[in-house]
Amino acid sequence: ESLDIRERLKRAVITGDRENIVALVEEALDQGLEPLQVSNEGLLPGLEEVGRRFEKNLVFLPQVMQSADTMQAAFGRLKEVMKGAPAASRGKILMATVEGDIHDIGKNIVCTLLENHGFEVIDLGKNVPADRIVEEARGLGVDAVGLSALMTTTMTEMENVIARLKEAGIRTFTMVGGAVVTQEYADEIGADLYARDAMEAVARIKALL
Ligand code: HCB
Repeated sequence: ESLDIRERLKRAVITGDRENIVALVEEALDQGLEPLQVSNEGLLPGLEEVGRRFEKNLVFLPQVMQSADTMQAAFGRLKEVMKGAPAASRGKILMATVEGDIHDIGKNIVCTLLENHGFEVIDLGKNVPADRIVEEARGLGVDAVGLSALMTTTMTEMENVIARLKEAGIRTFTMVGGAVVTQEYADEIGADLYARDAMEAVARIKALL
C-alpha cells in the first residue's frame, strides 16, 4: 500500500472495515502520528464523509452503524495509548448524551480528551434521562456537567436538563455540544459553555475551573 496512512484510516472508516482498523491505528502510531492526529486527520474525516453520503442517500443506516463501530474500535485502541494522565484531578466532569439520542462517538472523544488532560470523568453513557443526570450530579458533587446531542429533536432536551439542574439548586457549570449545537443555542438555553469540538471542550473547561 503506497497510500498515506491517514487516507487508509479514512477509507477503513468509510467502508466500515472493523477487522483491520486496529492494525491500521497501530501502523499510524508506529509511523509517529500522535493519537489526536490519528483521530483528526484519519478517522474523523472518514466519518464526516459517511455523514455526507448518508445525507445524500448514498449509504444507509446499517453502513453508518458499521462505520460507527469501526470508529469505536479505533478509539478503544487510541484510548489505551493515551492513558497515563496526571494523577491529581483537575476537576470532576459528568458527561452524558441526552435522552432520546444514542449518538455517542463525539461524547466519547470528549471524555477521552478530558481524562487525558487530568480531569476525572464520569460517563453516564447515551440516552440518559434528565432525572438520572440531576441525581448523579447532586450525588457526586461534580464541577461541570457536559451534555451532548446530535439531533435537532434532542438538543431541546439539553435545555430541559439545564433547567432541572438549576431547579434542583445544583451548583455546577454546564457545557453543551454536538454537531447541531451552536454558541447561540448554548446562550439561549443558559449553558455556561459551548464547545465545537473536543479540544475546545478541554480548553474551555480548563479556563473555567
Ligand atoms: Co445519526 N444522524 N441517526 N447515527 N448520524 C446524524 C447526526 C444526522 C445529522 C445525519 C443526517 O440525517 N444528516 C441526523 C440528525 C439530523 C438532525 O436532527 N439535524 C441523524 C439521524 C436522523 C439519525 C437517526 C434518527 C436515523 C434513523 O434512525 N432514521 C438515528 C437516531 C437514533 C437516536 O439517536 N435515537 C441515527 C443513528 C445513528 C447511528 C446509530 C447509525 C450512528 C451513531 C453511532 C454512535 O454514535 N455510537 C449515527 C451516526 C454515526 C451519525 C453521523 C453520520 C455521524 C455522527 C458522529 O459521530 N460524528 C451523523 C452525521 C453528521 O453529524 N453530520 C448522523 C462525529 C463526532 C466526533 O462528532 O459532533 O458528535 P460530534 O462530536 C464532536 C463535537 O460536536 C463535540 O466534540 C466532538 C469531538 O470533536 N461534542 C461536544 C460532542 N458532544 C459534546 C458535548 C459537549 O459537552 C461538548 C462538546
